[in-house]
Amino acid sequence: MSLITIIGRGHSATRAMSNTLAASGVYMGEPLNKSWDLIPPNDMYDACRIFSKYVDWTPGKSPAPDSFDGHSFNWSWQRAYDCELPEAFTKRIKSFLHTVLESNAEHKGWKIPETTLCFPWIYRMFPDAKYIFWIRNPRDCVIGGHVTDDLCNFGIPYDNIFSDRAKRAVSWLYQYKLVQNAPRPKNWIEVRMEDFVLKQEETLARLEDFLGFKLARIPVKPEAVGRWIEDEKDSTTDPNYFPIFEEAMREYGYEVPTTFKSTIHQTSYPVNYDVAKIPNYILPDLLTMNDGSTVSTSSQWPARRAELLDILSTQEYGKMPEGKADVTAELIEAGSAFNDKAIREQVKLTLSFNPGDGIKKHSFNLLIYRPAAAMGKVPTFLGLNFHGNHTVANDESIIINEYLKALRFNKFETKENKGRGTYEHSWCPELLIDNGFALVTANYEEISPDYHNCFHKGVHTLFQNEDWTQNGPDEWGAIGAWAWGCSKIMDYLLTTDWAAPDKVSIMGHSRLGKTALWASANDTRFAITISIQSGCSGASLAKHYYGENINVITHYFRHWFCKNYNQYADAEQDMPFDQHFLLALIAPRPLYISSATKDHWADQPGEFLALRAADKAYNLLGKPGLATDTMPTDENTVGESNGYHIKEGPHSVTEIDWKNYIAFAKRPFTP
Ligand code: GTR
Repeated sequence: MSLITIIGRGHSATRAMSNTLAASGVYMGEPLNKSWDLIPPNDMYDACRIFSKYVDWTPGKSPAPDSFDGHSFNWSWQRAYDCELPEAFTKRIKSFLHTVLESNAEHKGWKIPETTLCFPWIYRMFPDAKYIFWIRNPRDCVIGGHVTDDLCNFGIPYDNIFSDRAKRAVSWLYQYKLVQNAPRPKNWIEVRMEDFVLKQEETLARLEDFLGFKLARIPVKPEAVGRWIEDEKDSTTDPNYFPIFEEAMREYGYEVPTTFKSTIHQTSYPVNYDVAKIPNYILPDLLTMNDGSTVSTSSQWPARRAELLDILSTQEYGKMPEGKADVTAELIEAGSAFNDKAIREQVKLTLSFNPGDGIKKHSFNLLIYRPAAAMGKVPTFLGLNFHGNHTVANDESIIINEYLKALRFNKFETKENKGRGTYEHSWCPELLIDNGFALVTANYEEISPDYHNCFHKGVHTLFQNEDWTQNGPDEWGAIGAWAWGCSKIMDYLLTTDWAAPDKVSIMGHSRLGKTALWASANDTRFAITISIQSGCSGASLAKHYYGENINVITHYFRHWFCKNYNQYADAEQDMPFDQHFLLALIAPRPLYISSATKDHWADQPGEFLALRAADKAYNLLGKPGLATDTMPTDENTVGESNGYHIKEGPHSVTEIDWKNYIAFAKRPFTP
């Protein structure tokens, strides 16, 4: 009696082997689909996701000889080798395989390509099984789609990558490395699909020798070999060769090309930059309740506000956690800065929550500059930074975070201090101090890392016990996590003796501008909200179809949102909401949106129009809002109780922007 399985990436034509086994009298379980896969696959998929929790991935730079340079292929499976097999895993595999395991057939087996994703544990469960490792030229593998193309679906972390084929290439590489790295089963044979097709007799003889019984000869299709050749000639298709294949291709005896189509940055996702092609659109009305009734007084607003919040929570960013986490603060360092004009404090915030099986904790670090000469409590700008606290000011005392250094070491290069102060021009801390404001910042990736399947690190871990993938359609994504982190910082600020509780402005750039808006939509303690070039899924209208769109953003940055958001890709005009809902949630509090002339990706007019559309809510609540239809053409602020400017230049934050934010923040704070 023997148990046989086939290991090999999806779209490798493993069906040829499965078909051969079935035709040779091997019981392959039931039911089978037309690829001779044992189905339903769900238990196997879940088992793969459990395995993935034991996969570590270090973001950062892997030496890659092409445009993958800067992406990381540093996976480690050590924890999966060292641990006990989780019962949840074995249970699912047994359930998936129950027809096979219960069968008395002399020879039995199964095939489903996902077996490869948890192969080291399959081997531990079935050490005596016979493993057929099926290989196909990766250039042919990436031409067609497969459910394992996006490793993210199986909980495996990797960098954001633009094109579908590049995703497939990474998935191929992951599975190659996983197999290479794992202990070799004692019964193991490697078979190239091309040999099976072109040298069937010779290959079957090897297999018969390995399996110990006669195999059937199924019809084979020679045209299935080398499909990439025609594809390579087609100028409309993306590349099928990626230099990250080189090592494996040499090892498996495939020819490594010297010339090939290049660039993974080519994207097949369309982006519109033609104003004439923006469709006529109708924005869902802010003041019409879901049941069709009209909101006409401010007392009716809370009910409508709750509906707006619910739509964005369930359809776009995911729901915020319901439990309240405790916040404790530890002063790590304090000193003076900017010629004694400021007090610097570095505070470690620890968030604790008990999801039911014990307290979970997560910590991150705040950098604070506050005016030394202040009499009484001061107004504060709170904003998350992209590159680490030490990049916010050229101040030797700022502690470089080790976790972050490991997470994004490519940003730090070799020198310990590299990066210190490199974003001071974007933060202007001294300008803030001179104007009587405090600056509070934290690195966003200390709150929750920014890559697919990042939820096993960061604040998600406080609430999700076992399951660190986003399963539910409305589970919060990374923007939700960063926004929630801002609220926890606010909790802390309210405990200090220096931050004026009613004068905390939240600001953010780009994805962190989206974050600032979502944070303020949820947490009305933020007095002023400033969004800088936040663009798609931030301040700009999705229906104003220009620049980045939902299809693109949900491909590159799916982990920012809840799963439901994916359904609006290429369906902007059917959406029952738009980003003016987000802005309206901030009403009646002052809101400032700013754009940059060269930042078409963020759709500047779309940002202006969304702010204007939010006026309906502001007006209802007695505020004029933006109160103009004329989009300005320079950096001068327009607007009444809200503000807007467009500065000359690219996607960036500079002193010109800050001067406007400071002036805007001073307005409501000065009696
Ligand atoms: C871009 C993304 C934008 C914006 C930006 C950023 O690549 O497409 O939505 O958020 O990143 O955060 O820098």
